[in-house]
Amino acid sequence: MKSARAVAHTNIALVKYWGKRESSPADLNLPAVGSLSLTLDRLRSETTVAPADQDSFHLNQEPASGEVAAKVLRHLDRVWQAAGHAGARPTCEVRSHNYLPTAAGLASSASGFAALTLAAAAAFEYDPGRPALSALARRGSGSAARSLWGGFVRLDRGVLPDGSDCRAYPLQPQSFWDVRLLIVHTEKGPKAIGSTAGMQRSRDTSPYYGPWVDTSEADLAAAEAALAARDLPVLGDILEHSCFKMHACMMASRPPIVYWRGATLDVIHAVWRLRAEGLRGYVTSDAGPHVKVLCAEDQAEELAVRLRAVPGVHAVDVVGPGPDPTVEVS
Ligand code: 2P0
Repeated sequence: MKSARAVAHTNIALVKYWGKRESSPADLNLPAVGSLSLTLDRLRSETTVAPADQDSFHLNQEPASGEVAAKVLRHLDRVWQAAGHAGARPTCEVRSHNYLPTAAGLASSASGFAALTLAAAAAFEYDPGRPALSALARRGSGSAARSLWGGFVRLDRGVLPDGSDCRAYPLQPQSFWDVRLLIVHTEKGPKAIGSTAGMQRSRDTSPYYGPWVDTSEADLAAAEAALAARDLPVLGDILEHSCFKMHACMMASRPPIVYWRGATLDVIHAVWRLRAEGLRGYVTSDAGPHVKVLCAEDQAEELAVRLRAVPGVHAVDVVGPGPDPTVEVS
């Protein structure tokens, strides 16, 4: 094997993924719905996979153990198996560094598993092309499948039981549309529940889960058309609808899944008030209390200043569309 280093950027879903379909084996990690995302500039994971005497995983220069390290090593096994090499996987040293906002609250699993998949595949001299690597990254984390490209990306739900058609593909490159995403960090409380367990609870108990799944394809088609037309108000309307529908589905689970805090709602209302004043921002939010706001480049700074003044807001990062991942082999 070789040594390889990959850099992949994180992404935020504009049309959301929430829920998994049954699969065998379960670790195929097949989403129940497709999703559409924007890959972000600057916010990234850099991961090196190199031969070593024993397996190890360092995250941000600290040795990691337990389930965190086990998930990474299981993913190396998947990549090795996919590569079809004879014999046991060589032992590896994995080092990963996340460049994500210091206030945290932004999941590293998307950029992390994308970078790990690319670095491991290159280290194992396996090059099936990015679409197949996207399907492999999905098995580490659903959102990671989308971080195999920069710009705007779609992950299809797929229909095949082996998940081979459940992979992402680029819709528009980084240079297509100079939008901004504001990441508005609000007060954090204890995390309601992890995404994987939360999705399962919603599927098993939320009366809104069926309608959520049934209506997502229409949102994807409409969002893709609005994106192609660079129509911010129409795309904004769809991304808010997808976000609120997902959170309604979560909240109607038993027990309820509520990721939002008071400040989350205060920011959402502030964005809507500012929109009435002509600052066109559109909100989305994931499995946490922070709010992300999509807006035009020429209104981003003013919106950021106004949102920093909302009580409960700790920081606002302004981020643009991000690039494709890169891989270096040595
Ligand atoms: C998304 N989220 O589309 C949605 C919106 C959270 C809310 O993808 O179980 O870490 O590893 O496949 O990808 C977060 O879930 O979940 C996520 P798994 P993942 O971005």
